[in-house]
Amino acid sequence: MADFFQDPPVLGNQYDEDRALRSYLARRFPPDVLVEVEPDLRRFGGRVVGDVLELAADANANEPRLVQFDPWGRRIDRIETSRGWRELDRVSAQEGLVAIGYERKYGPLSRLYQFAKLYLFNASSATYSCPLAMTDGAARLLEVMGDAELKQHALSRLTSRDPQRFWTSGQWMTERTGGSDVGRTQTVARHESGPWYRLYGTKWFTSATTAQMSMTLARIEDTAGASTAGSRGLSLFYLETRDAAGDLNNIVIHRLKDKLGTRSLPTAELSMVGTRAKLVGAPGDGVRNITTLVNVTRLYNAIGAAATLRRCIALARDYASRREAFGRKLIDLPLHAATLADLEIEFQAGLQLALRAVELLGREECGAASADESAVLRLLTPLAKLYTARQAVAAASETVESFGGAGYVEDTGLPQVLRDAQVLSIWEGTTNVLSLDALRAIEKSDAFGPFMAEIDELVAGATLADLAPAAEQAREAAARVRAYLPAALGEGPEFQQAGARGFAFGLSRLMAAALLLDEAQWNYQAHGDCRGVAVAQRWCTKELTPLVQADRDWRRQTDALARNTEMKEATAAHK
Ligand code: MFK
Repeated sequence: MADFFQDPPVLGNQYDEDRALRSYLARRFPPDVLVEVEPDLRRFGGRVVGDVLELAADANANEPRLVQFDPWGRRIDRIETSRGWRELDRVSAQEGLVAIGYERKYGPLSRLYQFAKLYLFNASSATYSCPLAMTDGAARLLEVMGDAELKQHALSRLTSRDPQRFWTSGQWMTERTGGSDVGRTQTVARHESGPWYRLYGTKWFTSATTAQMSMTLARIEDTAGASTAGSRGLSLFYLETRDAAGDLNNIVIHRLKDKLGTRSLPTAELSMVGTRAKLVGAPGDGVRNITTLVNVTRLYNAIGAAATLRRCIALARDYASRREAFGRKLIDLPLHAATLADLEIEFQAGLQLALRAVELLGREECGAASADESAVLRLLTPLAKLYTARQAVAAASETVESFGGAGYVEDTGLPQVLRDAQVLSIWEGTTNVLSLDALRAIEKSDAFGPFMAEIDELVAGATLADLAPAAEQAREAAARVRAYLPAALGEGPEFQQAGARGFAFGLSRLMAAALLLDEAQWNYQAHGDCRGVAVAQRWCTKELTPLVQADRDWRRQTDALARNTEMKEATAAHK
């Protein structure tokens, strides 16, 4: 009997194979736009499983390293990156992966076109999507609040298609005091002249440290060396990492982080020891100002998570159509098919959330968004980020398992999918920080009303008889969410915080339900395709509202469980 060898999974054209993406775009782009962008997306969908994937493999195989000294003992702090990593930079510029969003050839739809390309690129990019995210965020920031000199000198490079001119940007926010509690930032800024300052302080995580520039936060000192504490004392700065001679701008790189995943991406600890930097925006407005950047990178995260979900289902599905067990292909085994179907549904829900947020970003940036749409975008941004990130981690774990032992073996590349996915729920704000940001959006931007109104409208449009039970489930969930908010507000901030994650998940699942219902209705009407009906039905039978009423008893129980302390009184004792 011949030896048996298992075939590896094969990835086809990532645009052609992706019915969910194609359907979303076909509906949003007018025919004359679709006819222009589709050939580019199709070509790129082939490229990301061709030379781009080979470059990513090279970047993954050859991790960055920090060379701190030259042979003669001089401190140089040079980060060496792989050929693949450097080539991915060139590809990113040539493909216009940032530029498309700023050329705005298709007006508000430009962001959708750009993010469709980024989505195709993401899972084949060895995390080159990270420097692009920060570059795009910085570009938006400079577009909104940079002076003429920064626009001409830096913005034009961040948005260039010319690999020789193209720059990437960092986003140095995290210090040893915390990645979430940015208000504890210790870096100080000493005034030099005009808008120019010298920065002194240590940044604990700086991603893509080879970038040519960065946006960062520091505390401006007065002439007596004093500065205001907390986030109100922080200001936003632009800096270039090297001077015209190629020397570091008074920056000392201590070490590269030894990370669980995203290992092709250089992430460093560094100190600024008199780094020349330019103030952007008003002094003291730094945290608020940098959220312009952060809200863009959060959408990159959401689209990156959707791309992870898509790559997971693509790999698992293809493998299931090759691998035989118990006399059948895996895909013919009922329980395995059910697992794949669940993955497909998660993917479609995640993609809808991410693309809807991108669509709104494009409208807002072009001045086409209504006030209600801007409010929906403000709330959907943290929700899409936090929810899709958790989905991607779970899907990556399921995908590894769907390959059995092979999924646990390094050189199949599958363990890396899981390791890389884990960062999605950490950087750019953890699940909990973003759940609290959703509350902030509701409180400060009055986003709850418009958000729920959009859900109502989408659900009302799902008039197919087959969709009626799912639509009813969505309506009931919406009623539960509506009843929850005033009750939670009445309990006070501590209680709202305790319930914030369940609330954020509830809002995310409900919005996904509404978008899937709308998509199902359209797809049936346009193409007679009922698969969307099945997706919406199954999604809506899920627990849509994992809400917890964090009242006094619930808090008491939570504290006892979290601290593992004894709890002597029954829950009703405090009533
Ligand atoms: C594939 C994807 C690739 C992704 C690339 C990733 C690269 C990795 C780089 C990083 O991870 S960099 C680190 C990212 N760090 C964070 O995301 C920080 C997480 N922490 C938060 O977001 C906290 O919520 C925050 C720092 C904002 C809390 O600070 P504060 O000072 O306690 O917040 P406060 O006082 O509520 O907000 C200050 C102002 O900003 C307020 O406005 P006003 O001054 O007008 O009152 C807020 O309304 C406003 N604000 C806060 N968050 C906002 C926002 N405005 C709009 N959008 C937001 N998201």
